[in-house]
Amino acid sequence: MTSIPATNTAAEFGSRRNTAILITGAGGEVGHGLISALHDGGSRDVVAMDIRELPDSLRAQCRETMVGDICDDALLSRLLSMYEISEIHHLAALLSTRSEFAPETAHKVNVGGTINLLRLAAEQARSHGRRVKFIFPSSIAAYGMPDLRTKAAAGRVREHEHTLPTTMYGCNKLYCEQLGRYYARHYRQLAQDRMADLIDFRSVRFPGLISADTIPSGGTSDFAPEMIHAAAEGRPYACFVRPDTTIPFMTMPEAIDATLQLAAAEASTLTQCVYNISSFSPSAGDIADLVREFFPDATITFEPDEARQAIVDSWPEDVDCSAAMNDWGYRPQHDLRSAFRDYLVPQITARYPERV
Ligand code: AKB
Repeated sequence: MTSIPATNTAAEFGSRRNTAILITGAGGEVGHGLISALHDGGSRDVVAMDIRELPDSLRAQCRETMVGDICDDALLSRLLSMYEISEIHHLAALLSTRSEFAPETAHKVNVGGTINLLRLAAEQARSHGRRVKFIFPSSIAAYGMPDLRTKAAAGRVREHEHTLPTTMYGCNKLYCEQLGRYYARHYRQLAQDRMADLIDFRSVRFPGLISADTIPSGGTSDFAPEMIHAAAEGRPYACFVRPDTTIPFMTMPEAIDATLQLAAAEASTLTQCVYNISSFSPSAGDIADLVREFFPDATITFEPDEARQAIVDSWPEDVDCSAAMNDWGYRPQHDLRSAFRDYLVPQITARYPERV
């Protein structure tokens, strides 16, 4: 086994390549926030990829944008030849609701895409001689509670507990966490020419995310952001889960900050590859009550969809974030009320100004 050489071998490619931070799935909710945060923080190296053209506002904040599929080997080879990638934020995925309509496609995109990116990261590290940081957003969907009694008794779950997911998306996320750990620590462990330490894999398990700027699609935690955006727009909303349904959430800016904080953490402080994070754990009824308080005209009804309800019931009511807090200083910035008061309501009302 050889260690990664300290010298830069870009000369193999005949010319110097530009350095880059690669973001896949850049057009999604997290991608929007991450690109802006990196740009505002002074990064001018972002290469953003998505299957659809990005809006001009995002394109302006990137060094380059590419329209393409993470399952397309030729595109990834082109990236390898063009850039020295130091960091990958692999956001592209089919979310939990969408994945249940096309589980095999979900597997292809969520797992096949991730393994392609992990291989790209390893090849990049070999070619430029430095470890590539691989930041992977996982999800509370990696958990699977067998029934509501177990969910109530479990309370805050730790990363290794109750990991028997019931959705294709959850299975994909859990497996990709394991793939990341394998690529970081054991990749090609029997090969004579093995190079160790090619990838620095770091993952957060996101709870449901609530953004004031974007509306999610294809997820099963979407009931919370949908309820809030509908109220701000003056539309009635029929919530697809029962009022007592409880899962963890956080605001999008907190999710972006946490991602960047984990990416910046000293490797020596990290004791595990995968970390829970979350800020508050309200029931759907708690969220509806606050929506009505801030938007008194809101019309919210509860019309549970049995199948989607079962998915949300399989997710824990809260997660234990102590590893993230101890290892890299994660701290929630909001409780539910302050999330509404200080972030969601001011920004959402600015987004739908005709309603105020
Ligand atoms: C989804 O609902 O699929 C996502 C998630 C919980 O990861 N928001």
